[in-house]
Amino acid sequence: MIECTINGQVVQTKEGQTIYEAATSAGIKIPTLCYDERLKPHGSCRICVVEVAGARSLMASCSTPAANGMVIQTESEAVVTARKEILDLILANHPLDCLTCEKAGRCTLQDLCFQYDIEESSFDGKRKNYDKDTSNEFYVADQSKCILCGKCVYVCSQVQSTEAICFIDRGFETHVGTPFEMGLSESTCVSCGNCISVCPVGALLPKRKEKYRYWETREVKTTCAYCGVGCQMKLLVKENKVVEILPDKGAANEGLLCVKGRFAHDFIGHPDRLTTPLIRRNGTLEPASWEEALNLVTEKIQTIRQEHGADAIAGFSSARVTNEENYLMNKLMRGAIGTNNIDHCARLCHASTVAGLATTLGSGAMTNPMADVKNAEVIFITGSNTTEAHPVMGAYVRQARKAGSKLIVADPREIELAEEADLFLKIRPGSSVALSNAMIHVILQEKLENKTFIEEHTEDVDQLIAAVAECTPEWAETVTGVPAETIRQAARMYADSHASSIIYSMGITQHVNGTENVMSLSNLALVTGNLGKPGAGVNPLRGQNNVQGACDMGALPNVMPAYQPVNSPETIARFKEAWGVALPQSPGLTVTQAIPAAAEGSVKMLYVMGENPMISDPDTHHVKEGLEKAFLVVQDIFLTETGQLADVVLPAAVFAEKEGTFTNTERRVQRVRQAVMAPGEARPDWWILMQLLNRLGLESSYKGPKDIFEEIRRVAPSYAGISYDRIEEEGLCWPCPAESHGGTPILHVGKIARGAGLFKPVQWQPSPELGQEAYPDIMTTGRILYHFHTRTMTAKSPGIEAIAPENYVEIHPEMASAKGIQEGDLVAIASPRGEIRVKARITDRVDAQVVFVPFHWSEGANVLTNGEVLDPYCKIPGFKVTGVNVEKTGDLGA
Ligand SMILES: Nc1nc2c(c(=O)[nH]1)N[C@H]1C(S)=C(S)[C@@H](COP(=O)(O)OP(=O)(O)OC[C@H]3O[C@@H](n4cnc5c(=O)[nH]c(N)nc54)[C@H](O)[C@@H]3O)O[C@H]1N2
Ligand SMILES: Nc1nc2c(c(=O)[nH]1)N[C@H]1C(S)=C(S)[C@@H](COP(=O)(O)OP(=O)(O)OC[C@H]3O[C@@H](n4cnc5c(=O)[nH]c(N)nc54)[C@H](O)[C@@H]3O)O[C@H]1N2
Ligand code: SF4
Ligand code: SF4
Ligand code: SF4
Ligand SMILES: [Mo]
Repeated sequence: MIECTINGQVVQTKEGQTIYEAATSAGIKIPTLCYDERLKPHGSCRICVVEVAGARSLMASCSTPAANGMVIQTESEAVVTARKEILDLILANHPLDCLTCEKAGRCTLQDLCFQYDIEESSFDGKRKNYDKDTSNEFYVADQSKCILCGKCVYVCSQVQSTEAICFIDRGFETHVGTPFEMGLSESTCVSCGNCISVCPVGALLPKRKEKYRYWETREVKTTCAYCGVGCQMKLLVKENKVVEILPDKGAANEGLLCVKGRFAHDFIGHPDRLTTPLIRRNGTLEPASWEEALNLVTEKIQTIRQEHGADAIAGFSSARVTNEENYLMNKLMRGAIGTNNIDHCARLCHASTVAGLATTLGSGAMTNPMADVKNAEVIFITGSNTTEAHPVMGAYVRQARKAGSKLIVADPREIELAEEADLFLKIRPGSSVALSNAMIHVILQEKLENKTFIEEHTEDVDQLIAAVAECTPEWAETVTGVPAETIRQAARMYADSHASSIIYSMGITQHVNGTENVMSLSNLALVTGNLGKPGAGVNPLRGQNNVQGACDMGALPNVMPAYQPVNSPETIARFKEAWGVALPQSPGLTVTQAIPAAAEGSVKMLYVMGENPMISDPDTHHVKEGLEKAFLVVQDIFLTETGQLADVVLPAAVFAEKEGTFTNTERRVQRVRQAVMAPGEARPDWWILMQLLNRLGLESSYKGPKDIFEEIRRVAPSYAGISYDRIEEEGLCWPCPAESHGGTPILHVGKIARGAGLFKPVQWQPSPELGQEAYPDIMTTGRILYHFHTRTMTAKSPGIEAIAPENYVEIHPEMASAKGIQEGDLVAIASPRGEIRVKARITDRVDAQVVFVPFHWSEGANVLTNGEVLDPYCKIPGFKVTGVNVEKTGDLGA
């Protein structure tokens, strides 16, 4: 620690901190225009100058380290004079249109001119005159207002790491633009808006749908409701409307957002929102009162239970809703109805992770925090399109790479990160086990394994050695399509580092051998000792905003909250005490079993909260059969494709309309806060579930989500130490067993959670979808940056729809020419389950035998996927490999 004096106040600060940081930590405000703590110091605006006793000139506080004994003045006469001069100069070229400028009220230049009494410039400066760039769907760049602070350029290049914008020209003509002045819409800009969030003036502004002044808005801090990154954000609310969303700094997102979190918020108060319960009468859904709807659902539950048993009812919980709401769904299904038939979309997502890692490591969660990837010497990304699906994580990977980390990417498609990778392995879909085994083969052969770690922290290494003995890189080349030498290089690179991080997602899990894929990656990490330390780990990127929390809360058919097995006597005793009821003890049906069971008639009622299986589940036609046959209750914010088939529709409140918590992919429990009132009669999911609990005799009188959270703490040991008070500012990572515990950002430190890491010998098996004569092509499915899942939310934003308006298929030029298909042609894609017709996009991103179809659109990819053949361990479908036949066609078909 060092000590200096600022404005007469003695300030202690850490050695190496700047004067600006020392002052800020002591609550002394120094103005800045170009400073951002995430950027390398560039000191271009000099508005932060201070006077240091004994120094010959004023010093930029943002780049001058504080020194012991320094005596500093932040508002001395000399400082004020200098600041006035700087403002005077800036204003010389800046338009004085504060009356109409949309930035007014949040403009640092305006605030500083007010503070230092600058009304207009004393110089007769030339005004800048540039055409506005309005080509981006979400924001406008007006260089006439730019003060060249550089923040946007550096945030885009150093933090977001996209490098879409740069400085152009020199001298007075210097301005911010896109390379070759191609304009934002033609540039590599991904519309994350992270540049506009840091612009101190009105040069970068969001496009507005209505007028608002910043002083008319209030800020509500909350957590993004799209992906599992869990970005912290501020909702700007005018009256009862979210008019803009700004990034907030949190451990998960370091002040970044992606296009969805920042701009795709039109769904919140959208006119299509459900505003009243609906009941099907004579074939049509008609408005009903809550009383009628809830009574009908209760009656149905009671009669079906009486006639067919509780297991004839199945509930789908939701990775979109809060922990508190998932917990109540669990209480409703198990405690009040009496069945373990509760599951959710994790079944289609990371069920393989939960099963695989729980077996090998004793915990099915991401081992290291996202930002920790910056400590990795080597990053191995396999089956994760990180920059599109977890954009902020993607930014961290790029930051790491720029700082010197090596990057290996394995993916059948040339995803964005493939272009930047040190090694890109264009792997055939479904061949990941062969790749892992061959890498382990090389590691053992070349003695690159971590012997001490294997000895101290693992078991069954002999089985692993035997399992990979024959898996030479040459053999793996025939299976994966990746050259043997590249596999060797990848193995050496991964093993020969002090910390290597594995990042994976759906390209690993969504296979009929998904669990074995996961186990093979666990083997790779264990054999090299890459667990329980910074920069390492096995890191499944969880998808939905609260999929981690939904799993934690027991929205799974075999475990209660905190993964307590349904059939263990301790679990039963614990919940009997908490809820006062006896519990069902045999594991229930998964999502992928419940829908077929409905079609076949053994499940009579489906209660679907916050899921849209008509688009997201495999084999749409079969799904429809099940949904039509069962008594269907759908609780959603919109009348989805699934809701349209319902017997009762219950209107829910969205994240911005309720309190609660989400748990992000790094196990961080973060707050969700109410900013606006729900439309019409829509109610928070927890309220709806509480009404049903009460009607079914499990008396509940929660005043709000906080009460529910307190109950969760009592029954879920890993959440016991977390409280709303403790996560007011910053979330905590579970396990957090006590109030005195600081949370666990990195798992398995010092000891693998299971006790010893288990090597599971796994062997590659070809997907049964391959080699069908009538369906010789391979379809793989996945997501794109701009849309989220079944588009119920993203499609409400016109900017998103303008960029990604319709379904398509990516086809390699070779396949295209062999089949006579040209860009934009309609193609028919068929599988034994059905046929779809979509437009062709010709690209060599995919392999010649593989086509890619995003699954976001209805009558799309899932018409074709197989819902019958599932992973034997966890029942996940093989969304990533479907045997199809691709053909050019002339018309849209049926
Ligand atoms: N924009 C956007 N972001 C999202 C979502 C969204 O809908 N839209 N959804 C969220 C959810 S729930 C999830 S689960 C995540 C998913 O995030 P990701 O898993 O990253 O997304 P996907 O596009 O499903 O698939 C990832 C990659 O796996 C590759 N792949 C396919 N088969 C194989 C294989 O056999 N081996 C390997 N190594 N790779 C393979 C695909 O080519 C693809 O690039 O995204 C989350 N984030
Ligand atoms: N072919 C193919 N299929 C796939 C995948 C793939 O890669 N390929 N990926 C799979 C994966 S990983 C996943 S996670 C699933 C996702 O599948 P789903 O979970 O079915 O998809 P979403 O569109 O996210 O559905 C969530 C629903 O919740 C609603 N909702 C949002 N907020 C709230 C709320 O607060 N309360 C309530 N009650 N409802 C709310 C939304 O309007 C939406 O209808 O899709 C799976 N399907
Ligand atoms: S919106 Fe994002 S990608 Fe585009 S210029 Fe700004 S920071 Fe860069
Ligand atoms: S556009 Fe804004 S952030 Fe970028 S250099 Fe100009 S004033 Fe700074
Ligand atoms: S979608 Fe994911 S990355 Fe984008 S803002 Fe939301 S949480 Fe962050
Ligand atoms: Mo997912």
